[in-house]
Amino acid sequence: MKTNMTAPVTGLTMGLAMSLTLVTAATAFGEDMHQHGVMISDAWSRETTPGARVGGGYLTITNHGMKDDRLVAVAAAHAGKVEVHTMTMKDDVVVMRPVENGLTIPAGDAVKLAPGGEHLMFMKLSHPHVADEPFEATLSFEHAGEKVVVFDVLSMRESMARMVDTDDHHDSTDHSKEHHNQ
Ligand SMILES: [Cu+2]
Repeated sequence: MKTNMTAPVTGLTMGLAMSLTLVTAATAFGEDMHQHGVMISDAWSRETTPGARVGGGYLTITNHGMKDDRLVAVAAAHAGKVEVHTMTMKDDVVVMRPVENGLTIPAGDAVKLAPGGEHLMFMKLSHPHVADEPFEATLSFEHAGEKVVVFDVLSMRESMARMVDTDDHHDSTDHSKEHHNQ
């Protein structure tokens, strides 16, 4: 009799404990979203040239949070590998290098990935980037977690026009000299 009485009480206690846990988790998640709010805007790429196995990705990442965040990984179904690259000039040649330890997005700041500077590099493409065929990529942030981002794909012509429009710190990059450390 005593055991029969205990069982429902235990069950109730466990149920209560579980719902309390859920409430706590939901609250923490809400605060998390607020504190580490990372917003992605203006994600685009350009069509790849025939036979190219790599394509760039450009976007603006804004950190509305109080803490710095880091873009630690990027994945896309059509790319065997995605890296965050920096671009520097070395002996008159543009050298791209993967960013080590992730790309920092300072609190209250925005980082713009654009042609001529930091960019995403979609590598080992199984499918080219085709104009007007957007593709998805998943960006993983240290604090903000995973974000699925849709990249618009522009034609060469559109992307040229856009670079002229939006470029603030771009010094005419000769893309024929781009070198990839793959
Ligand atoms: Cu690159």
